[in-house]
Amino acid sequence: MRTQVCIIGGGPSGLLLSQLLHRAGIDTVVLERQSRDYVLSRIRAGVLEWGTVELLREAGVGARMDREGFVHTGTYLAARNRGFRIDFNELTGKKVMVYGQTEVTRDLYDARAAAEGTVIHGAEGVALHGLDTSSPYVTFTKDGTEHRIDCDFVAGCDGFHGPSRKAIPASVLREYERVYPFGWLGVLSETPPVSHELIYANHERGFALCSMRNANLSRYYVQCPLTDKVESWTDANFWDELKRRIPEEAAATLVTGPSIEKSIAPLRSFVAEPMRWGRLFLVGDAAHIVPPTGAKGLNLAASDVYYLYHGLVQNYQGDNEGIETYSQKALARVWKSERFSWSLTTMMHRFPDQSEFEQRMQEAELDYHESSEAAKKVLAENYVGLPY
Ligand code: RFL
Ligand code: PHB
Repeated sequence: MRTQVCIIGGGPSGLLLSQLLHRAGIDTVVLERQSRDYVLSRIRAGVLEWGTVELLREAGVGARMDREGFVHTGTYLAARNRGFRIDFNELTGKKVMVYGQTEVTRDLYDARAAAEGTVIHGAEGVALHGLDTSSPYVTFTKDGTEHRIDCDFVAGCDGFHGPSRKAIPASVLREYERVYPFGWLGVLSETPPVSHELIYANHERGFALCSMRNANLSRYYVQCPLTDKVESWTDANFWDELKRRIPEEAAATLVTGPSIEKSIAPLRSFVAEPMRWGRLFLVGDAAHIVPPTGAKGLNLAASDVYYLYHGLVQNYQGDNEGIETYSQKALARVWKSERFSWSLTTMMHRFPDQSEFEQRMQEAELDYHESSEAAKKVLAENYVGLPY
C-alpha cells in the first residue's frame, strides 16, 4: 500500500490531521491499534480553545459542536469557601467552547467515514522504518497478516505510549518531565451541572473541579493520592468529598446521582524535543503531556496539527519552510502551555509535603488573582489559548 502521509494513532490529533489533509487533496492512512468504540469510550478533555473551535470548523466537523456545544465566557476560581470569576470575554475578547473530546472524536470518525478515508483499526505491532531516508515506510499486522505502507511522511499521533517517539534515536531526543504526587479522580454522572460555568476549587483537603458535558451530564474531579484505588471510592464517598471542597453555596445545590464512569488519572508534565526527526513528525500527546488543570492537552494537540497541516500543504506546493520549522513553532507554543498548566496546578493543589511557607505563597497568589485585573488577564489570556 502507498499513501502520502501515514498517520499513526486514530485519536483526536491523528483524525483531525487526516481530515484536514484530505480536504487539501493529500492522501493519508490512519493506523489505530484499538477499535473505534474503545477510542470513543475514553472520557477525557472537555474544554476547547477558540483556535481549536475554528480548526474543527475548517476541517468541516464543526456543525454538531456549534449546535450542541456550550460557549463559556468565564470560569470561577474558588478558595476558602468563596469564589471569584475570571471573565474571559471582558479581559481578552475571547471565549471557550465546552464540547467533550469524545464528541470531537466521534465527529471526526464520521467525517473520515463519509469521505471514505482509510482508518485501519486493530493495527498491531506498528513499526516505523527509514525515517531518515526519502522513502520511509510503516509495517503492522492486522488479523495475523503483515502489511507495509510506503509514504512520504509519517505523523506520530499515537499518544504518550505509542511507538513514534521511541523511533527517534536516544542521541537526538531530549525529554523533560515532572510527575506530580497526586492524581485526579473523575466522575461522569447524568445530573445537571452544579454551575453554568466551571469551578476550579483550592481546598485544604485537595483540589476539586466542577465541569460538564451538557445540560444533563456533569463531569467532576477531586484530587486524590496516587495510591488510591478507584474501586475503593464509592459514589457516596465521592460526592461527600466533592461537597466538602467546593464553596458551600455550590455544595448546597449540587445534584448527585450514580456515576456512569469513574477513573483516576495521574498528573504529569512532559515534553520531548525535537518534534521532528527526518520524515517523522510528533503530534499531540506523543510529544508532550500537561496536567489537566487548565484543559490544555487536547488544545495543544490541535495547535500541533495546525502547524503540521499547513507545513505539509506548503511542502506539496513546493515550499518546505513549514515542515522545516514545525518543531520550533510547535514547541514554542507547547512550552507556554506547559508553563500555564504547571502554574495553575501548583496554585490549586495541595502538595503532600507542602510547607507553611508554600501554603502562604499559594494563598497570596490566589488573593492576587482575586484582586488584580492584571493577574486575571494573564490567566484568562492563557486559558482561552495563546495565538498560533
Ligand atoms: P490520544 O488521544 O492518546 O490518541 C493516541 C491514539 O494512538 C493510539 N495508539 C496506537 N495506534 C497504533 N499503534 C500503536 N502502537 C498505538 N499506540 C497508541 C491510541 O490507541 C490512541 O487512540 O492522543 P492525541 O490524539 O494526541 O490527543 C491528545 C488528547 O487525547 C490528550 O491531550 C487529552 O485527552 C489529555 N487529557 C485531558 N486533556 C484536557 O484538556 N482535559 C482533560 O480533562 C483531560 N483528561 C487527558 C485526560 C488524558 C488522559 N490520558 C492520556 C490518560 C484524562 C486522561 C486519562
Ligand atoms: C473536563 O471537563 O473534563 C475538564 C475541564 C477542565 C479541565 C480539565 C478537565 O481543566
